[in-house]
Amino acid sequence: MIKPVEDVLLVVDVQYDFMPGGALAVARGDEVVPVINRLARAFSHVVLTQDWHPRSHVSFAANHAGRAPFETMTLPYGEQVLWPVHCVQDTEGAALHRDLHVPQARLVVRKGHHEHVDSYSAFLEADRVTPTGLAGYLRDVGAQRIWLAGLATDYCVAWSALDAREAGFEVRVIEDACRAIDLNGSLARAWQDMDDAGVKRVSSQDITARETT
Ligand code: VGL
Ligand code: ZN
Repeated sequence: MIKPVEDVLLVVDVQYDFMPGGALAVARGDEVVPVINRLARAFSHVVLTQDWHPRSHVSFAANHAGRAPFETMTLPYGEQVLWPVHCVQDTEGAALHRDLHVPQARLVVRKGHHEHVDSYSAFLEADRVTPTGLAGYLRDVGAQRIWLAGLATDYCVAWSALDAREAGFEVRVIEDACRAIDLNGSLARAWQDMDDAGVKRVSSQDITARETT
């Protein structure tokens, strides 16, 4: 049973650049939209995230001479995948999908806004020390269980799920409400890491069936 205070749905990066045809397209990424719209009705508390980079962002291959998208590079905080230019602040590609209907969503967390640090996670930036403030917000409002949906399973969803566990929340990833990038085995690795951390894998039907009976 989804409770109004304890349970929070975190909808990750449902933005045009992650949709088919977008700058960093996730295969079948658009399919999550109706699934999320349906399952979100069970939640009174929803938080959205938005990948939100300056054009000069360190994660863009285009900002490193001679580097190509999907290569990796060592940065001061560790290994960074170099991505195509995506989700540039205030561009169409960074906008949330117009068919996402979650009117009760209260907070939009924008992440990846620091020029020199990426942030897959909605909780902690890639330097692993700079908080976004989301953990404090969720604690403040009495959240205990965080349910995740959105894009991409193996990057922003997985990193957010792991950090939510680290912050002491129960965590469930709604598998059919997510789609993956799957770069060099990243999806299998992400599920392994999430399993090891005690993140539970559920289906949207578990939620919607429970709510309608
Ligand atoms: C994401 C790669 C780069 C994501 C964001 O939303 O999963 N992936 N920026
Ligand atoms: Zn990004």
